[in-house]
Amino acid sequence: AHLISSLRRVVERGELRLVFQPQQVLADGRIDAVEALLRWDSPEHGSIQPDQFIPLAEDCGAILPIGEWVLQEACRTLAAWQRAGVSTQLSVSVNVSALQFLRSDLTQTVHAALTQSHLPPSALELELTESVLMANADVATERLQAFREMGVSIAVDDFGTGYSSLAYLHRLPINTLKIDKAFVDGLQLSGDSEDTTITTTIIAMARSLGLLVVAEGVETPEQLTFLQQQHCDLAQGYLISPPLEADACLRFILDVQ
Ligand code: G
Ligand code: G
Ligand code: MN
Ligand code: NA
Repeated sequence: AHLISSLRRVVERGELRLVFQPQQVLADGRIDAVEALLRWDSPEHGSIQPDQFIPLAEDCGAILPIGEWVLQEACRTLAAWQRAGVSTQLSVSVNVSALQFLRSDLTQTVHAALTQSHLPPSALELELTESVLMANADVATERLQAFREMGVSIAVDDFGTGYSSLAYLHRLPINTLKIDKAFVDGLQLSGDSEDTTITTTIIAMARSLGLLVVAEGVETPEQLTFLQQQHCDLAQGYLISPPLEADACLRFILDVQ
C-alpha cells in the first residue's frame, strides 16, 4: 500500500513506538528529563525515520491521531516509571508539529493524556520548533499562554535556526531553549569558532530571560566541557545516551538516580 494510506492506520494497527533520550543536568549529573522520539515499524515499508514520515503525516492530517497517541504513550510510560521508583521530578518532553499546535483542541488532548495517567502538568514539556512559533506569532502567543496557565512547560526546539527576535522571545510564555545540534557540532574548547560564539550568546540570552537551556546532539567530551564552563543547564546527545527503548531508559535513569 501507499505510505500515506499506511500512515492513516498506524495507530489502530499498533505500529508506533516511542524511544526516550535522557537529558542530563550538567551541574550534578542527574537525569531530569527525557525526550520522547517516535518510531514507526511498518510491516509493509520497514522501519521509517520520523524525518521521512512526519512531514507526510502533517500533509495528510494523520499527525493528529499520531500526535495524540504520542502524548498518551509518553504519559503512560512516565507514570509506569514513577511506579518503578523514578523520581517525580523527572519530566518527559514531547515534540509537537505545526498542525497539532495550531489546532485549538491541543490543550484538551494534553489535559486528557495527563489525567488518564494521573500525572501533574509539570511532568510534561511540549517542544515546538522556533520556525513554527515564528510563522504563527499571534496564534502561538495565545496557545502558549493556555499551556502556561495549565502548568505545562514549553521548549523551543532547534533554537538558533529560525531568526527569533529577542523582543518576540521575551513576550512568549516559554520555559526552555534547545540549542540546535548544528551549533553544538562546531563547539571548540579554544573558543574561536562562529558556533562557539553563537552557543555562548544563546546561553547568555536564555539566562537573561530566565529560561533553561538544553544543548542538543552532544557527542564529545570537549563539547560537554565547553557547555559546563558556560553554565549550560542540560545536555542531550549520544555522549550521554542515544534514544533508548522504555525499559532500557528506565534502567539508565535508575542507575544514575
Ligand atoms: O528521533 P530522530 O532523531 O530521528 O527525530 C527526527 C525528527 O523527528 C526530529 O526533528 C524530531 O523532532 C522529530 N520527531 C520525533 N518524534 C516526533 C514526534 O513524536 N512528533 C513530532 N511532531 N516530531 C517528532
Ligand atoms: O529535532 P529534534 O531535536 O526533536 O530531534 C532530535 C533528533 O536528534 C533525533 O532524531 C535524535 O535521534 C537525534 N539525536 C539525538 N542526539 C544526537 C546526537 O548526539 N547526534 C546525532 N547525530 N543525532 C542525535
Ligand atoms: Mn525535539
Ligand atoms: Na532539535
